[in-house]
Amino acid sequence: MLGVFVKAALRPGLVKPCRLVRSVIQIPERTLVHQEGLPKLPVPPLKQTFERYLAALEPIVSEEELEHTRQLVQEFLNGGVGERLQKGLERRARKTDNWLSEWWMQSAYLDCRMPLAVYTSPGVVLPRMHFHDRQGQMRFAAKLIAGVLAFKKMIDTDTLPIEYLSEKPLCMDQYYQILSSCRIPGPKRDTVVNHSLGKIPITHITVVHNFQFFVLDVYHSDGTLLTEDQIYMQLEKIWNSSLQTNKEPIGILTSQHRNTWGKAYNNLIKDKTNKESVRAIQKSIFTVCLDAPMPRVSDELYPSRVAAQMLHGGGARWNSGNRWFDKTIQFIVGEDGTCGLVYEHAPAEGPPIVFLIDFVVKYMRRTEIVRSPMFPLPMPLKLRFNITPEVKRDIERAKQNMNMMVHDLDVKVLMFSHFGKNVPKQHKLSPDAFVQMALQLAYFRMYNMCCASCESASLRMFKYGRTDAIRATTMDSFTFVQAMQDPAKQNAERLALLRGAIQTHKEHTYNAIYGQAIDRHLLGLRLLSIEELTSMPEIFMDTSFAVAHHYNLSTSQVGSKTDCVMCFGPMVPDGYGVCYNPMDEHINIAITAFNSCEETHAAKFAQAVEDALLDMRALLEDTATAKQ
Ligand code: COA
Ligand code: HC5
Repeated sequence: MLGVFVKAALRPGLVKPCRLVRSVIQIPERTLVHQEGLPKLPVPPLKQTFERYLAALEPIVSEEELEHTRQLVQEFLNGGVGERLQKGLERRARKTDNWLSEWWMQSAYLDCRMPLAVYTSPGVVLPRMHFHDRQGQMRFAAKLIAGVLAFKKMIDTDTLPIEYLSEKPLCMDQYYQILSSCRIPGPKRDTVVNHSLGKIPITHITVVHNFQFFVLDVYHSDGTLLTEDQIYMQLEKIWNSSLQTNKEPIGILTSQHRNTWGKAYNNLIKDKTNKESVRAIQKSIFTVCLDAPMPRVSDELYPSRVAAQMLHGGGARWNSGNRWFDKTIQFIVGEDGTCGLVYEHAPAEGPPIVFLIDFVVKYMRRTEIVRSPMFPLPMPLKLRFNITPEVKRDIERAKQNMNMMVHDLDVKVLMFSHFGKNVPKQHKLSPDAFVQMALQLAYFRMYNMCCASCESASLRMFKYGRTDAIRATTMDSFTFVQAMQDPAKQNAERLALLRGAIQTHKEHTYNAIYGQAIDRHLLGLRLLSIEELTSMPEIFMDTSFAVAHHYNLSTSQVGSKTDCVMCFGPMVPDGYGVCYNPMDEHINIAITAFNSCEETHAAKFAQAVEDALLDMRALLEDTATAKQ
């Protein structure tokens, strides 16, 4: 019922200017009309948020801590501070298109100083393709580029289908933020520049091979697109002029801690040639990384290895320098049929990226061959970098840090093949809530306790909406997982508890997508306290608040038509990142953790998730209990 689906495209229209949250870009008319009709993100009622907050704390903090927080909540609500802040938020909501979006962009992304690789940029792995050599890699990359440009045409001609969630139209702004955009590091805060739909149309992509970047013009001077054959020929030229494998991996600089990269960036672009090269990458429509072969692994390990390749590139020796992590979308194509992408998260959520992928995969299935006129095309421009001793020193540091990150990331992709959405649906249960309860059970079985867990929920029903969190750990989920571990409990009771916990999760999902979850409201109140009060209210400084925001389970469902694996790193040093893509008859689940944490182990957690899903199905199919 809540699944994202798409309505048929409407007519193309004129172009009108529109002021957007992050940059001034032009949104075409039909989409503009659609955007203007979207509701504004509400500010939830204050009392409701704090009641829900206390309920969310119950399974994860001690009774003592909870009692202390109850008192703080009373003071906050009755002492006038809460009311004052709430009024402030409501005022902000009246004055802006979205009271949250700018704050969210800054606090979740631009102010965040951790490296983009592993810590914020998600990866997508496409099914392994049937090519095994360089020619296949190049043919495939050419087709993929043509597919993405066909998608871009839908954006440019205003024919992008409007998406729907729960029968409500969604904000389409994110589609206008993902092409021709790039993050730029700052010493304290980053920015995102968006060159799409600006005055000068961008006509090139960047291609990187053996750490060397090239500008590939994908439009002819008359505005028509290069054909797939022509793109292929250009890729061949790029390949042949980047055969040296001893080049400095300049792109690895973008994998650094943001302050470090911010300083190194200013140093790098002091040189005019370097500045022009960096600008060309930033402006490009997207980047294609033609990766060097990675070490071969067994078929079983292959999905986990590729997920890691998407998240970090495998280290300085392999493909980590074959990236520009600041670039919003980088498609990655290896020689062995490996294909996927990594994307910089600030401009968009996973679903628009995955919608693009589904489109491109469908496009690539077309077999028709377009014959290209055989006139010579200019050689793609190689981007030059002057490597001063300072830049060289920064690259060496970045290599070391990247290698540490690579060693620290523990990735396990679970291709759960026993069932998919079909089983919970047959039992009239939400598949998403079913998977979430399996994660709860797996965690409880491993640690004999539950933890703060969040699942991303889309706020795109609202103008410029991004996400809120569904707090998956509830008293109902806690009671269910305890019952599963209690030998004295009967299956009938366990099943009833599972159904109850799923129902609660479903209600929380509904609340979240309609703008009534608690996390972003709490964030807004806290940020306004910083702006308007002389001291931070205690409610945002107690142990409970810290525990509630220490997400040991950071999870997200991103569904696709293509059989993709989506992945991202954990949010906390002792946590898991879990991204799952439930298909009809199987589920792709990517689990990440950090090796530096003794307590976490991605493969063990994956095994626990598999066992939990199977045990829960057994519970549903235990006919003796199901009939009761
Ligand atoms: N009985 C039978 N079928 C049911 C059911 C029930 N009780 N409850 C749900 N279903 C069906 C739905 O109709 C839907 O059918 P479909 O496969 O034909 O579309 C399917 O099961 C999936 O529904 P459900 O599992 O409940 O989840 P959802 O698709 O509504 O997704 C969220 C839930 C939270 C993931 C979604 O609301 C959301 O916000 N998605 C975006 C998340 C996001 O942005 N993530 C990335 C952040 S970068
Ligand atoms: C290609 C799939 C990308 C999914 C990324 C995702 O879910 O990001 C979350 C965004 C949000 O605002 O909830 C953040 N998270 C990775 C920490 C879950």
